[in-house]
Amino acid sequence: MKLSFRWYGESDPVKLKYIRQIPNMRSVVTAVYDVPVGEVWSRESIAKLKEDVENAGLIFDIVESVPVHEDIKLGKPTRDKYIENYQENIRRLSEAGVKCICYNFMPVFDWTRTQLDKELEDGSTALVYYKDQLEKMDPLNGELALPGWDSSYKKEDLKALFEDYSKIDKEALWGNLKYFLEKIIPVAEQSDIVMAIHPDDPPFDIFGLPRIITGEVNIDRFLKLVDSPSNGLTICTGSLGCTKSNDIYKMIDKYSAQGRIHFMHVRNVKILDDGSFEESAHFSACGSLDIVKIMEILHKNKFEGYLRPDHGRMIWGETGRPGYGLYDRALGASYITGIWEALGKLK
Ligand code: DNO
Repeated sequence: MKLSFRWYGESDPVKLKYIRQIPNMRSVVTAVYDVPVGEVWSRESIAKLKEDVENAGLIFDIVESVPVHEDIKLGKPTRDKYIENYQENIRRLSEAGVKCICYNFMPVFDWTRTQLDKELEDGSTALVYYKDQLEKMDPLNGELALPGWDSSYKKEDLKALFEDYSKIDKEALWGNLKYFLEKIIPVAEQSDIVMAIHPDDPPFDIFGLPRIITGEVNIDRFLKLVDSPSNGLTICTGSLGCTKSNDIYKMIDKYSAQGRIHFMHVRNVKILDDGSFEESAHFSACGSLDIVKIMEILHKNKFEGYLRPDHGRMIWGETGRPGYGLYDRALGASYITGIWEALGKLK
């Protein structure tokens, strides 16, 4: 496994030099944030990222995310232009040494939580998804924003997007995903890059918008859309594992044995009785997932892809980007490293 850590670029309060101090840290997971979704990333911005990461003694070889423009997901006539831009981004990232690109195909909103600062018993704060809170949320009132969402949408844009999505169903979304993959996977193959789709988070429809990368049956279907090793997965344990209907261990076993997992997001989540969930510390006993079992499966299948500790709580008085502080993610990284070392030695 290649241990990595997400970094949001120069404006990130978490500094690269601190990331470098986490034992066993290898790669920085980052992206170009200075161009609108769908546009081509400048070679200068890519080179600057690479330089910053390498100057800190880390490796720039994985990107999260190259976002997919809504016109591609909606299958609009303008999609071809955005797909060409996407192909160009793959080529440019490859020139800079990138080997893996993470992206998602969620309509309009990326990950969704109902509260970003829920105080847990120990005084730390975490991201939570409470069903009763969700029912009271109106994404169209323009006041709602989460760090995972594209903040450039104005109220009117959102309304138009919701209208566009009301005209397409899940089958159409599948068709649009296939169209996209058929155009980008060959470019990824030629560029020696593996694509790793992120599952929908949470893995069910939100605000009436369709979501399709949700569980085993659909992931099987996804992998067959273009049956190439370059068409692979990011397995996010907390996304797929936040509902009891997914057998996260079975999926990790199956897809890592198939060589289709290129990137692992490892975090724990506590599933509540009504289907709500709270993010928790990485340690297995803090949530509903058995992190040792997850690492054991990856170890058994000789996982060599990228892995990063995912969302951390806010602890020790840290403030910053919800889910993406330094301290708890660094604890998560060390916990994961410890498990991995033990698995290697105790066999
Ligand atoms: C949440 C992240 C996601 C992920 C995208 C990938 O914290 O895991 O926002 O980066 O879905 O495109």
